[in-house]
Amino acid sequence: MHKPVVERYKHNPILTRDDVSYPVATVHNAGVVKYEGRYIMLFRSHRRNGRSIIGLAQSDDGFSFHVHPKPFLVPATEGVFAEYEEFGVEDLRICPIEGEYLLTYSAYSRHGVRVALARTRDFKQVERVSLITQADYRNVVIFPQRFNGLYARLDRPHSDISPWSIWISYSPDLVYWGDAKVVMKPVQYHWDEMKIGPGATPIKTVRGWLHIYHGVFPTMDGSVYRLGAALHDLDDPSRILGVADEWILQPEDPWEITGYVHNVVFTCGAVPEDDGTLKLYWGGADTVMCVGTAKVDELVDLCLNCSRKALP
Ligand code: M1P
Repeated sequence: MHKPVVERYKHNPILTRDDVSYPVATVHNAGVVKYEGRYIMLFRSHRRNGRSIIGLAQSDDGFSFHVHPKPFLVPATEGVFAEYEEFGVEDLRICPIEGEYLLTYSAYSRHGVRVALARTRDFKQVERVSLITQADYRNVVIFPQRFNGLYARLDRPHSDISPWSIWISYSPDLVYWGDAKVVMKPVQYHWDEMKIGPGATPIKTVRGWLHIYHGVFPTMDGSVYRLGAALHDLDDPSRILGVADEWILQPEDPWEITGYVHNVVFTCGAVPEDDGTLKLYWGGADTVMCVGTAKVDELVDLCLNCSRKALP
């Protein structure tokens, strides 16, 4: 059999609602980062009212996680964030940059979905910084390096007249973002033809920034969420050097095929290791957390040598 690009951990799923001491219906779509030699996972959980919060789990080896007894981030109860987080906080990404960790997450409210940005230095104290999009955006990942002094992010606005695509924009201060431009679009009658969205915080490699994203294909039995890989130029991340033509992961295990939302693998985090591999984390069927490993060089090769157009 053809060797998979992403090798699933044999004890998946690595985290479920049974590992959480407060009442939740799901554990999924987690940002993960290494902090002081340990892995920190900030995962999304549906409460039993259908609205989401963010929990924290820690691990020594990146596979076996222990959940903190209290949620890490719940909807704000005061200030401007309270109005926009009323319906929940979801799908958090972690960007390590300049000694701090930027947290971007979807903020749901009666006004729609926006993306909020917060920061932490120790995963104990969290400071909310700004709501960095208007309504109808999701999936913001920030590059862990500035470019010409500016922060850079990928995001995914909703659109009725074009398939939902990945955009880039820049900011001097994490509050005001601009110079936006589309960098990658779905390909017609391809595994990601319906919509795509930024996934894990991009990983720096010698050949470019490796970005693992999600793509969606519509079927008569609902949408299928898969993961793909793209490589951005090291100095100008708005330039895509290649996008792997084939998906790198699709729902196959029973807990990816059946759950809160069927047929979903969805990533918010990947951790590069010193041995040239990465650990890729994904939510299975919006219900559980899974992990797998992949060789960074192999993913980069797929982007450069078996590629499709970024902007078809
Ligand atoms: O249910 C699958 C996913 O649907 C949404 O993803 P997207 O941003 O691509 O539309 C999100 O609600 C995500 O959390 C969820 O996993």
